[in-house]
Amino acid sequence: MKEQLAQIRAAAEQAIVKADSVPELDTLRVRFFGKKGELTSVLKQMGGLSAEMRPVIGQLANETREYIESQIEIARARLEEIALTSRLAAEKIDVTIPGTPQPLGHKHPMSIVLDEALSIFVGMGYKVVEGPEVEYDYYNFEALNIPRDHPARDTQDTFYITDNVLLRTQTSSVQIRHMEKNKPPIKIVSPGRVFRSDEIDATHSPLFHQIEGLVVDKGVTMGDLKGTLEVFAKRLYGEQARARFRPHHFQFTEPSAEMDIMCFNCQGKGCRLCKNEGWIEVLGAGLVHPKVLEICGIDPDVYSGFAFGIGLERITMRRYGIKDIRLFYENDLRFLKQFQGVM
Ligand code: 2NL
Repeated sequence: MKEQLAQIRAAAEQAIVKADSVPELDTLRVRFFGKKGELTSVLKQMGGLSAEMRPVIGQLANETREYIESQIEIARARLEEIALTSRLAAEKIDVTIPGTPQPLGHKHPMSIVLDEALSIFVGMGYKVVEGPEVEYDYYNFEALNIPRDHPARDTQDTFYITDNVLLRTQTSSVQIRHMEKNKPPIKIVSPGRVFRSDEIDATHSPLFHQIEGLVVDKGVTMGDLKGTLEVFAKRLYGEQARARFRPHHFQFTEPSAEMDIMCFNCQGKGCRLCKNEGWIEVLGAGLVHPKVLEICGIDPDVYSGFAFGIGLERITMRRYGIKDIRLFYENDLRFLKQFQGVM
């Protein structure tokens, strides 16, 4: 039996050295220590030994068992170490490799001018108010003193959805809604998309953007309107900018005016840019028509107000010398990238 134990020990030593994975070691454990294992079967034969030999062989068998077990544990530690080292090598990350550059976007030219215009008005104490693009005929026309048979309502000019639902043609509708719900003093600007069924050309688009403004309080005059819009023009175009007001007509204001700025290209002398006029139109404005105030529940004998409408495309084109409105909507990077870094 001594001989048998020595053979088992030698066989185990060899098999353990050959094993190259942890599951293989588990198989060896079964081979030697399992129910039908090689060492187990030796132990089973111990019943036939003499009383003197039994403790000797028992001791030897125990030593063999402990030896094989310790060899398996050493091999396990070695194999786990090897597995870990190769995993670490395979999963190595070089944190010093430069990253993939992510192209950074920038503001659209109209957003640059919009943000600037809004911050000028916010600086004067205006609140920014927005509203729906799909609007009732009432808020877009009726409440603005534009009756049913007025030419502005022509289906040629306006996108109708039903008889009394349409795409707003101006953001005045937002200001009407605001006057319905708020008492003067009112001081708001309403930026947003507006829609008119125009043919597309260099200066027209069926979708464009407006910034409208409205001030309603006691004693508001044409002088307040002129002062406000002159300051706006100087802040937007620079201190040298000159503004003038010409009489005009809108259904919703009385009196009404258009504001021009002196052509920055020719200083008012007349050139190609201003079509020889020396002045360039930038916005429409006027004192809110008493009928409009009344419709919104504001007493025109107590309160007065001024309102204005600015075309965002138009002032952006003036600002950067852009000659075709279609460039704003085509998303051609050769155009857009020219405004990278412009603020
Ligand atoms: C333009 C210029 C304008 C207004 C818009 C307005 C708004 C209310 C009451 C009265 Cl709630 N007026 N907005 C006033 C004058 C001009 O826009 O060229 N529009 C066709």
